[in-house]
Amino acid sequence: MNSNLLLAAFALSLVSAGSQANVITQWNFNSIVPDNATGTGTTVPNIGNGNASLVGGVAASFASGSASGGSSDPALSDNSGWQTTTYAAQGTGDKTRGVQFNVSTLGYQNISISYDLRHSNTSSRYEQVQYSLDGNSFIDSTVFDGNSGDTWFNNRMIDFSAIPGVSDNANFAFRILATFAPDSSTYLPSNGTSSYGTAGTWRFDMVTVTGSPVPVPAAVWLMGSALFGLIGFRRAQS
Ligand SMILES: [Ca+2]
Ligand SMILES: [Ca+2]
Repeated sequence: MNSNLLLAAFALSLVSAGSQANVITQWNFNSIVPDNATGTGTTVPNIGNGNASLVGGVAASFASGSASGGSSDPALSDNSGWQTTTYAAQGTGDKTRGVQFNVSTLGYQNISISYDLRHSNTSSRYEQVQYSLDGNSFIDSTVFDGNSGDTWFNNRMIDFSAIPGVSDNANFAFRILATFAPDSSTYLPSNGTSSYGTAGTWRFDMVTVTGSPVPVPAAVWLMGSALFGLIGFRRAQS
């Protein structure tokens, strides 16, 4: 292998090391010790660290993550979801009620989030996802459409890799909020034959933040030095 090929292989190895997606934090909402009761669960992450909280007076409990087709949670039993209710009255409180997740992305880049969400018949059809770089002010991202009631919408995903401030940020957070139908001032029900109501529920599961490790400059320098040393050695031998 000549030195150019060696350099190319070295560069390729750096690229592949930087593109591996790791789960930074995940919530499956299942009891840490399975108790065969989906009405009990936890908001402590099953992987990594983070904080799950409620926004705007929403109430929460735990309910089955397997009923109604189920979430993507691979748990064979005691699969819970985080059940939320008490959303805003019709025509009020656009993007003020839902859930929030705070996850430090320190040491990671190419951040993505994903989640599963069951819409009840009378829940808000539209989900506004927002993100924050400082943990306080939130910026609108994707709006998802949950156009069916009593239905799980799995693997909702947003790729934040094009937003540099999301990477390597101790204050990263995101929210998923009930929002009016586009270009209107009313909520639509998820089931088109139902009426939107404050008692409608959204049930979350498998809330996941992924990223790839930020390359460590010292390690890169050491690898590069070792490689150039090897090239020099091979040239000296030939
Ligand atoms: Ca349980
Ligand atoms: Ca679950």
